[in-house]
Amino acid sequence: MSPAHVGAATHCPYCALQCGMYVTREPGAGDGAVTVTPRQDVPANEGALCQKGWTAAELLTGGARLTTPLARERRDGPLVPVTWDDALDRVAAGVRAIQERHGADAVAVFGGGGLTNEKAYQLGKFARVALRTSQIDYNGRFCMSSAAAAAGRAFGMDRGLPFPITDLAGAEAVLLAGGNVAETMPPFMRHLRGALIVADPRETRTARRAALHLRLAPGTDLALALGLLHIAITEGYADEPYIAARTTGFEAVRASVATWWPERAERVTGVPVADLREAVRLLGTARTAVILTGRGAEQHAKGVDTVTAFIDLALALGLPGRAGSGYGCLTGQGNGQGGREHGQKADQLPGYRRIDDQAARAHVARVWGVDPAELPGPGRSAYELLDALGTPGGPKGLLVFGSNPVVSAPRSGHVAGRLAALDLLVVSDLVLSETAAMADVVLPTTQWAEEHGTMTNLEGRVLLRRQALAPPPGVRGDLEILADLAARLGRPGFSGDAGVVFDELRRASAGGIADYAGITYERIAAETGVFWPAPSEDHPGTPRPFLDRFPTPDGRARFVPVDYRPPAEEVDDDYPYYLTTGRVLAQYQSGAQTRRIHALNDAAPGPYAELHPGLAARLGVSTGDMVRVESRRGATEAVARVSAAIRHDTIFMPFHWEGVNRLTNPALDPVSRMPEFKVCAVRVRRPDAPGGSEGERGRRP
Ligand SMILES: Nc1nc2c(c(=O)[nH]1)N[C@H]1C(S)=C(S)[C@@H](COP(=O)(O)OP(=O)(O)OC[C@H]3O[C@@H](n4cnc5c(=O)[nH]c(N)nc54)[C@H](O)[C@@H]3O)O[C@H]1N2
Ligand SMILES: Nc1nc2c(c(=O)[nH]1)N[C@H]1C(S)=C(S)[C@@H](COP(=O)(O)OP(=O)(O)OC[C@H]3O[C@@H](n4cnc5c(=O)[nH]c(N)nc54)[C@H](O)[C@@H]3O)O[C@H]1N2
Ligand code: SF4
Ligand SMILES: [Mo]
Repeated sequence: MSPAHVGAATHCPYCALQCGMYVTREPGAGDGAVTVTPRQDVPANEGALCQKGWTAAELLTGGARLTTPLARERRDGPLVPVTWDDALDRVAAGVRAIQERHGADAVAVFGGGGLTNEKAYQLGKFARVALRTSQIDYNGRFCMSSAAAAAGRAFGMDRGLPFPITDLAGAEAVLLAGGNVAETMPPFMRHLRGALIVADPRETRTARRAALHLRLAPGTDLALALGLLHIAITEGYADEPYIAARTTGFEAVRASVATWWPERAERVTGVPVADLREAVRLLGTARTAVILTGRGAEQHAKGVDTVTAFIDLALALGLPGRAGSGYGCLTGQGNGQGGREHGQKADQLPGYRRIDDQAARAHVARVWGVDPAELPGPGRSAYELLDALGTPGGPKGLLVFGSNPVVSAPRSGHVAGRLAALDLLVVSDLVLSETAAMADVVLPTTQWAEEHGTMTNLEGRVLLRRQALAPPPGVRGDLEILADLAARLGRPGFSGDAGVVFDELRRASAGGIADYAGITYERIAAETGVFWPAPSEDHPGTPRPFLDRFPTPDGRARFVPVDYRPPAEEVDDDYPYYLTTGRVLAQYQSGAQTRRIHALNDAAPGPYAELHPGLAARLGVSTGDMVRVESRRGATEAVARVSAAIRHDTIFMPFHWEGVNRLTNPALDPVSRMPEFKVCAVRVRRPDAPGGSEGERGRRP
């Protein structure tokens, strides 16, 4: 901590950049005076913060947060304040009643990538040991799962950036496929110094900073990557010595892209051949280059194959495992990396172990003091879990920690219906989110600056979240909540203390892919973070895990041949436009936190639909008019924003407000079970225009 600051050195509550900040309560000042100032010692932000970081303290002291448990007497009655004992007794009794009638799997858990490592770990253990349910998954399934699956398959390890973020500054060329970091993690931009190539259907703030913008049609990144790979190989940019020494499977990939002529890639993606060639030239002639994917390329029913194709391209160019070069994905949530390592995923045990691996089960069961045979097997993925709620074979009770699926899940109207069909919905949150507002029991919990714990940022660097303030009376930490509930369910052995839980996590992760055994709070504080794997306290941590070998059985990275397929839902005469979705700078995710912060709400006050001037003219709308957007799953209204920055056939809507996801398509990737958030077919009209009008049925673009 710098001597100029008396506050605790901690990290931002929001995204995976985990910018370092001091949080200070002014001495002698009232409750309202909490200030945030940036830390200079954290490489990810080097003293910079975005508007969300600067304003983060407002939710600590404002009236928007929950400070007492709430419950309702009847399903259709109002939520009223209750005591903690009453609230926790209701949850325990509800869980027991459901499980006695319907079995252990009738109670499910939904977690979040914003939870600390300690919470994510404890939540996974709580599900398997206290509830004995297989039914647990989390919102990271909607976020990182495609990139994680592809990286695991190719490299034997999924660590978002397998190098420190500061290495990016040395990359002479960077291809960013489907990321808008100028809005989603603004301080990230300072690390991009080389020629930037951005693939995005929109001319975003990031694309405006690029040397080359590939304005592809939504859902066609796989064709883009195959076309780039074809050019790289035919024009002599493949790094044959690297391919021979460090990879397997290249010949099959070479054969599979033979028919992806540049003209074919142009036809599918809409990106001119000259731009495809220029992109390959920039990447292929640079001494150091990095390929990055964001949600734009990943959140598709073919997200895993798309990321695989970008990894194949990176391998062909000889990038992964070379200093200053590589492939990485932009992890999104504050603990999006750590949150996918320690067991809140349906098929996973701590340390990035598989729940169907007998040795992993034996190891973790020993740490948990249970019989391995007691541990359930894999459960349903996030959307499949939400879709099954309240159905005959599905869960009847759900506990949500750290997600707001009523806003953020695909086909959210349907998901809200499934939540309403539950016998018991319990939500732990800081605010009365749209999901919490539907709950039978709401548990008010502590937030970032009020608690200790660890967060693993997009680099795989384990950081310390330090407590700066005492939580308001009436609020309890998630760890304590889980420990109290476990005790009520007859399962002691859960601690409410983050340090105790972290030590257990270290033991549970020991020997796994994400090995935290050698990481301690003291070390993190002394070293400004430790990169996993760090198997022992004298191990230096692993900033660049792929330098010498890949963590696959033979030490080589694997090329995997993949082929193109179109979006799950194509445009047609009835739904003639593509809808894509994403983020704006001033709002975070479902908006549960940021919509309650004044400056952010002023900056981004409500949902909008960005559409091309040609489309706007056909509909007869201008910026500021309302439009109604409809898909086969639902409809919503938003303010029109007419802009030549978007393709003529595409509409963009940020998903931070309830309604947008009523439209999106829950078609799932066969491997990652990622929903197709980034492309579906819609029609659009003025709300006052009759349905089926010319505007709605506008010709196919
Ligand atoms: N302000 C803000 N910052 C955030 C968040 C937030 O909610 N708000 N959330 C955090 C989280 S959890 C995440 S996951 C990250 C996400 O970070 P990003 O991936 O940067 O965010 P998105 O806006 O979802 O998508 C990026 C871009 O993909 C483009 N896109 C849409 N469809 C396609 C397509 O088919 N192909 C390609 N190539 N591009 C497409 C969109 O136009 C958009 O500009 O941001 C993190 N940071
Ligand atoms: N259409 C569309 N939909 C999308 C996406 C998209 O690009 N387009 N992106 C997807 C992605 S990448 C993501 S990550 C998801 C995110 O969507 P959500 O999972 O809904 O994420 P948040 O809005 O961050 O929800 C976190 C909730 O937990 C609360 N919370 C914060 N910290 C804690 C804590 O420590 N404990 C507890 N108990 N609660 C806490 C917050 O107040 C908030 O209500 O949305 C997905 N949905
Ligand atoms: S970029 Fe992310 S971590 Fe940094 S201040 Fe903004 S929201 Fe917080
Ligand atoms: Mo995300």
